[in-house]
Amino acid sequence: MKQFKRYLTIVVACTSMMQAGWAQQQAPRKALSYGAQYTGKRKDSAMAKFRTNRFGQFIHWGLYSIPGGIWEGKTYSYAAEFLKSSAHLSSATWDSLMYRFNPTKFDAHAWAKMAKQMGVKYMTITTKHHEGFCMWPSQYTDFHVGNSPFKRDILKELVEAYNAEGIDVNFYYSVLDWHHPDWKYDIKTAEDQTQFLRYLDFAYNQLKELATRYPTVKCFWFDGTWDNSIKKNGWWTLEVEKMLKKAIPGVIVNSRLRADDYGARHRDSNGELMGDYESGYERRLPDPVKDLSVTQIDWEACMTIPENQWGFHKDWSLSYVKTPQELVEMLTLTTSLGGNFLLNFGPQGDGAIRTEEKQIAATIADWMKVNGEAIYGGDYAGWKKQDWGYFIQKAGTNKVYMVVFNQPFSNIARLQVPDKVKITKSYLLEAPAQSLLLKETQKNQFNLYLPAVKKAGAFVIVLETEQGGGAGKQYQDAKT
Ligand code: FHN
Repeated sequence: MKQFKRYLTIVVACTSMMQAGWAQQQAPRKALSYGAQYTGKRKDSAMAKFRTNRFGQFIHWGLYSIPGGIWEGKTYSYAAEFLKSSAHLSSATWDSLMYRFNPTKFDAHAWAKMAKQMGVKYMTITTKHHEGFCMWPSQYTDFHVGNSPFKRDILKELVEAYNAEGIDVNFYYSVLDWHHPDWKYDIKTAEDQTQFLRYLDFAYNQLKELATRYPTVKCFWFDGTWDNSIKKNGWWTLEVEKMLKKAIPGVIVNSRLRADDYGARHRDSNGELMGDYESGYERRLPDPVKDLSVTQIDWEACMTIPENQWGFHKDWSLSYVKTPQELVEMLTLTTSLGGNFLLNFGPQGDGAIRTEEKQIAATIADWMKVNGEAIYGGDYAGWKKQDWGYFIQKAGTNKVYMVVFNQPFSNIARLQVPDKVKITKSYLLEAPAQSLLLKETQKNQFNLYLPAVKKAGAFVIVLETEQGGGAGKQYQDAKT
């Protein structure tokens, strides 16, 4: 009897778990007016170009770049672009920095040349960060570069210089605006909403102004949309997206803009991605083994060089500073999972790029010059992740790249090949004439013998493949 009761208990437990799981899977979809407008990846050429670019330069530059994290001799370790709040400064004090903004060392062409050599294919510039200062002469506010001693239209100079180098330009825009009197963090009353609507009109007009003044912009990168005031106005976020896509056909919008009918962000209340790509990976990357779902969407990770400084901070000794090798591995990991990598630079208040950033850019440039072929147009290969590094599939070709970061002591890189795939050639990207020995060890598994001389840094091996391969010999499965 006891046996039967135990069996019954198990059956009841399994049934209720299945019912719960079934119920969850079948949760009725919510009818949404401001949810995802489409599902799946965009298939148009503009999105394909964004995807192929893979490597971008983020630039955070504004009034916060002048003090660089230090105020009246005191150093504040938090993100430099937050110094106004870290040092508890009044808006009047902070906004007066506009009269000190005169970056005489700013040279858009020099910035663009450095970016070109580093190998980026796009650049995302802060048009307006949370402080509300506009890097273009906006007609909707006096708080802009035209009213600073510098006067010049920084966005115009950057767009022209980067486009001239063949680099796409994207615009970062903070909806959160500490300067504007009608900004609200939350909406509690009808008066709050009336006031906030004035801010939403202002921001809508500024975004339309940006799309009209700079029509070559390829993407709008929204930020500062996490407050309840925006979550309660999801309708506006969809209006903005529609306006931008009408103003510039093909323009791309990241997932940080939208809020749906229930205030859900990035993914709507039915779990569908809003915007054209996921931009929630900030200073973190997906796990290349556990987070493979990310390969089903377009996504981008943005990354600081110090632990958490987007704007220029005078003192980089306050936190760990990533090495160029670590940043190259982050770029590679991101590409291997079908994502874009957006590496941040924080120019100084005088317009110069700090020495450390120039050195890092130069080291990355050296690596990209030899190995960039594995990054541009690279995508998820679907091969089993190995300890030595990452597989990258070159979309539309028969090439799979092995980017080796951890050269095994045995000098043998093991690889497991998907069924029906045959490797016809294997060689170093930098020395294509030098074929590498590949030995089949068991069904779909191979040893690849790496160059005897240990390489100084990460290197790339090209595997040329064809369909219809698979294990030549018959292998006996173990009887256990
Ligand atoms: O608060 C901002 C921060 O300053 C920076 O702009 C980053 C970049 O993605 N976004 C916000 C923090 O998540």
